[in-house]
Amino acid sequence: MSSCQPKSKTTSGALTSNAAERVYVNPGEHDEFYAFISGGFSGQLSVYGLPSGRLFKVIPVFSQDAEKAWGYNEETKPMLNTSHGFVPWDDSHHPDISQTNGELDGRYVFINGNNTPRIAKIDLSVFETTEIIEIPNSAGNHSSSFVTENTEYVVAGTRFSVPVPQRDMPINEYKGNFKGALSFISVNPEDGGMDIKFQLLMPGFDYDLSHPGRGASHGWFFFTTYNTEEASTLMEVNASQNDKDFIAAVNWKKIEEYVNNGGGTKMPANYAHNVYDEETHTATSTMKKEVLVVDPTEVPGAVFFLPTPKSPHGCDVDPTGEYIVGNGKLSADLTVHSFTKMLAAIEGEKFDGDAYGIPILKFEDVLAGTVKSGGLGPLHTEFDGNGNAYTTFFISSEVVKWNVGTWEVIDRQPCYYSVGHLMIPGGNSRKPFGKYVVAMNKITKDRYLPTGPEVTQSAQLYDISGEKMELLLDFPTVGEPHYAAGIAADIVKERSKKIYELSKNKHEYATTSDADVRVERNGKEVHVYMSMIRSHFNPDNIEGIKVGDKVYFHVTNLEQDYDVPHGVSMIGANTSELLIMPGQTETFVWEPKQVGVWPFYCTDFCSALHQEMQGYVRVSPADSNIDLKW
Ligand code: RUQ
Repeated sequence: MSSCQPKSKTTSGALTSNAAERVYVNPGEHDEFYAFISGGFSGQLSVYGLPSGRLFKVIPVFSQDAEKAWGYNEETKPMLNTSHGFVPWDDSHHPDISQTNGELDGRYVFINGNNTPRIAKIDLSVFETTEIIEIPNSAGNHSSSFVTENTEYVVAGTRFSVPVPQRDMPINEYKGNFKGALSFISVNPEDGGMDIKFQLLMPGFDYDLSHPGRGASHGWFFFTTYNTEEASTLMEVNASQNDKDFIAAVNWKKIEEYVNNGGGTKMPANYAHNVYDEETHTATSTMKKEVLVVDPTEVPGAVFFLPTPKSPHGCDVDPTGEYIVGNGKLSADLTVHSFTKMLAAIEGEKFDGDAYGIPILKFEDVLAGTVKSGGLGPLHTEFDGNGNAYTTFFISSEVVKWNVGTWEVIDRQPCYYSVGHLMIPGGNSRKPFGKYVVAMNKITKDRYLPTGPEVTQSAQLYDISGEKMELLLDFPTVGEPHYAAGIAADIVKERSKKIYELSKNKHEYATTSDADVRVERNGKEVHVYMSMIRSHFNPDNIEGIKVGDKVYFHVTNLEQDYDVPHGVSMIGANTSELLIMPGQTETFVWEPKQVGVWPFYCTDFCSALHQEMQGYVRVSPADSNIDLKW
């Protein structure tokens, strides 16, 4: 390597040899992995390439995004509808990729909205959000949205327990009265459609994170809990009295069977189910009226508590499905439970009492081992598929590599700074691609050029193919990255769609030929059926619009070449800027307030004659009797 090659320098002064070369992707070449990184309070999901750390796309999920017109155009607004009305924001945390036989299949990414509980599905053939379901009886939808081995379910667990059903009651009567809903959302194997199959109404703890069983433990789901004291205020004196909280082990197969045989109770509930249809390019929002709830004591042998020290946060299951790792935030050691031992203890009915009728297993009976980490503030663990695990430590700001089975620490590397989640592509499946780990940091301070009081969020990429982890790259992220899901690029690349076929466009207001072009008035409502193709709008000049009209522009992009979008908006239109892909139709609304002749133009550079792609709308006084003309 020549001496002028840049090297990556860690703050501790250590150099990783040829780091630049190892993350560099030649111009025109593709990355090896996709990484889908959550945007936290931006409500989005960003798509990066690894190892380069290059950003390709920001997918709006629980947000409005002018770049994509998402949540602005009439077609996508219904996606952000909830039982609380239009909520164009959320806190997106944990993406997870769909699986078949425990391996990533690259069809969908699921992600949770924490604040107004929702689960979204992103279709990886189009890289767009195509479904959002609201979760009733839930609040702070945090132990979500992880999928079972064959994507039978995407699971959403409540962080806050709340009165179920919601009602007016004193907060200090929390204990015994609040409930924690764990929702099992079925995913239709044919079309991916989501539906809440059942909600398990658990005792009023806080359900923090969850992971599915896999392999041997397929059919089970595990949830970390804290505040098992059921304190109504979490000032430390109250909330962390118990030396141990629990990991809840849920045999969902058993509950599914119970429900399939008519078990459970239908209870009234209000929640939105929003679906984006690719053929009509239009979303519809439906309000659901009931949900099926199950009390865990109705199904004996389906739910157990595994004592786990000190407010466990991350709940991670290894690729074989045998080990369940609980990271106690207030503990230095990691607790690893054994699934085999758990089954044996259940078989032998060796219980240590119960909580609200749910048997508590004995800590020693289920313990597989303890990792003496030497770190502080453990949060999350991922696996490389080669018998190693990697755990983040928020307080001591590091990733620690340890052996699954001997529980020995193998290596530790500092993070800059205060790492939260980490991700190995496929790390939450039976078959991880154990080449890189991405650490997502909470604080960046001096790592980048300063940008005022608010500095960028950041991720770090480590090579984990050797015995020691090697820091290769820092890269900025969009929003606060909570978690990420990564997958080999080839699996997704071949699914990625190139074009919407114009002949299959079933949009109600599509204008697929010149014969359809027209402007129609219905009282004060005007509908413009417009098409666009390099390099003109049809119609381009419109007269007869009046102040006080509500003008709907339904615009169809007639192009059928890959990667030729057009855009359009009107002066003063505060509802939208459209980005219309070839073959697609989108709508924005314009309510002109002033008379005049107002130009519009294509907002997405499309050809050498892009600047010629324009038109005018003449707006007359409200009482004028000028006829529509185009
Ligand atoms: S959480 S670190 Cu949702 Cu652990 Cu972010």
